[in-house]
Amino acid sequence: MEEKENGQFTAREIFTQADSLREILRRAESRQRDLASVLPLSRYAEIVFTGCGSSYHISLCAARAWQQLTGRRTLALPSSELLHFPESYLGRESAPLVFAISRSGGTDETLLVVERLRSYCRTTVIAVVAQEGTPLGRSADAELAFVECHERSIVTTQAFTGMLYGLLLLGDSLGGLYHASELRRIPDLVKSSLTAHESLVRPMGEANRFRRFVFLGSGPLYGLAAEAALKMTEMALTPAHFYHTLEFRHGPKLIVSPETLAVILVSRPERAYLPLLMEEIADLGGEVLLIADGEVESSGSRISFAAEMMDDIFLPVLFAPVVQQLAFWRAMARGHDPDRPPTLVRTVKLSRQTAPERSAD
Ligand code: F1P
Repeated sequence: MEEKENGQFTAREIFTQADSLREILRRAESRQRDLASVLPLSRYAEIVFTGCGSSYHISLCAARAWQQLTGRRTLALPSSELLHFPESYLGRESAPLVFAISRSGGTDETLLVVERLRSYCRTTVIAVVAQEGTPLGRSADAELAFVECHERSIVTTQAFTGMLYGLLLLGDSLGGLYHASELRRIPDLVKSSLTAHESLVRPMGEANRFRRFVFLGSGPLYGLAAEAALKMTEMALTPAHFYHTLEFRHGPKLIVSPETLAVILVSRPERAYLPLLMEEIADLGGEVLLIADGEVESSGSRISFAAEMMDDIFLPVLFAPVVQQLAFWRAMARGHDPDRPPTLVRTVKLSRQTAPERSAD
């Protein structure tokens, strides 16, 4: 058996991810050429993004961005939801373009939903994976294999950032390349963030005083709030919650105590509400960490990127490494191995019976 330290793969995957982003940027044009058989986008009235876990969270972020970049109607759903309730989301006459996202390309529900949609409506599938030769890749009409962000650890980190970045580059390219210069800056911004923010993020992750984490984000940042909570749960086995930022005020804030760290992923339209929200969290004894593009007024902890007012739809890629770092240091401080969380090692294979063929199909 290979001898390894706790978190050795995850650390490498988090802290060197700027390199894989750079490579994804370099290969963006050639990737689009591989999709020639399923384009142009004008063939599709709607675009669906689907996946499980982190891949579903990529879907949430990508769908918000593609709606804006391409002007197409977009939907983001967990694979299981679309598998069992397709009629709640798509008409039988629809002909959607479906991005089926899975780092491993082998997750049960994502394979099953592709099969189900093919019998349900006229579906074109693009597999988005982080390795070659996967069952999902084989079942799709086209494939985006982001091998640059392939991972060895069980918990998804750089593959979240990388696959999402690849989808944003593609969306911008198909939408007319209006954001090319903003997108090109991302790898360098991530690289400097990973070192510049370590001295703040590491002690916050390691701090014994926090027992509960809350991640708040809206619009394109909601998917990242969900992903951040998943990282905290999977890697550090610590209770974590996520909400649309201002929804937190309407009941959920009552979970705040002096043992709570609330991480607010700041979007532009909600900046004006930050002082009120932060005051409410402070009144309950909680601490706040703000993650924002540009300066924000706050007496508490904050991480500011100098991305010069980058569009909100690109911020999840910029902020993702920070929340990954936070969960990583929390896991290490608590003696967990982020490469191999005990609860995730066993997988249960779903059988086809979970996706019954319906007589009306
Ligand atoms: C799906 C997934 C991961 C998550 C966890 C369990 O994997 O939910 O996103 O981090 O490890 O599996 P995949 O379909 O993206 O390979």
